[in-house]
Amino acid sequence: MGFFDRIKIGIKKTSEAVSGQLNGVLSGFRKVDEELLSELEDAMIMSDLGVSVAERATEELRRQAKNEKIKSREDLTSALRSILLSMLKENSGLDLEKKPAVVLVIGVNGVGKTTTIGKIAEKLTKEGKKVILAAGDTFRAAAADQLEIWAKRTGADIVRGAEGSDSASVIFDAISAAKARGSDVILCDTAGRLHNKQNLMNELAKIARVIERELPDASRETLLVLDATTGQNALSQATEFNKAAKLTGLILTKLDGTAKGGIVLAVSAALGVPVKFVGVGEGSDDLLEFEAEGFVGALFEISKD
Ligand SMILES: Nc1nc2c(ncn2[C@@H]2O[C@H](COP(=O)(O)OP(=O)(O)O)[C@@H](O)[C@H]2O)c(=O)[nH]1
Ligand SMILES: [Mg+2]
Repeated sequence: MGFFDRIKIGIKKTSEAVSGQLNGVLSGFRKVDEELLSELEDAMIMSDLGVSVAERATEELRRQAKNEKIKSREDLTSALRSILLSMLKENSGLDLEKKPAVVLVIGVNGVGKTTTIGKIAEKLTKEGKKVILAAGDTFRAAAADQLEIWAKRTGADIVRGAEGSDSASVIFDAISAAKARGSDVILCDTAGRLHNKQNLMNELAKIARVIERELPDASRETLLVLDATTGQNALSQATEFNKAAKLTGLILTKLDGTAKGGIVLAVSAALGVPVKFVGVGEGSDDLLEFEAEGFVGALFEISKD
């Protein structure tokens, strides 16, 4: 199954919510006027697309309506579709070219970092890549144990430190191991919570310095994982982490269990950072490489019926 068919199932609840909202507004469509635009804007906000996306989309619809480009309900839906699509950055996949490539995975506790690393390890090892997992979440011993299970399952190597040891030093050790073994990719897990937020942000900065110093020429990704079920809360987390780290990509998890998947658009548009993967389940195969056009298409899929 391709991306479109899988995401259609994965975001079914979201798609029903979005189309429910939109159909409510559009069912009596006669023309585009201020009343309709304002109801549409509210419907988009209720769909977790976020205030900023809703405002920008409404403004663009108003402009297009003035130029008499929108005459029917179908015109309106298709205009909205392309406007939303234009707000998403193209996903060109992970940059793993210069080896050993480092993929740093960050985000608060419980969003799905470790699971997502396991799923990425599964994909990469299947492609024949030599992968090392760095158990950088040293805050809880269970975190490294959880990663160890993924290492066994995928055949990836793992480097771990003692509980409470320095996360940056574990990642340093993983980099040394990768250099020695000629690995292709280092997937770095990190803690989602330290004693306070400043500690966490300092730790991330320290990790970034170690990677920069040890592998100045290697490809590097910094991926922020967000739990889509938390809706607008994911947006505020994204804003915080975006200040502390130079993000290259976003991963939205747990889209399978929520009607709040509109947050994918809200976050990506707000940060101007591409969504690289979305999680649609707990299985090793339930991580999809994000495709903007398929996602927006799936969002509108139900409203066609
Ligand atoms: N339904 C669903 N559950 C997920 C997904 N991604 C992760 N999870 C679950 O979320 C929980 C927390 O994941 P974990 O990787 O430990 O989060 P971490 O604290 O950020 O490392 C686990 O029970 C995962 O199985 C997803 O895409 N869909
Ligand atoms: Mg974890």
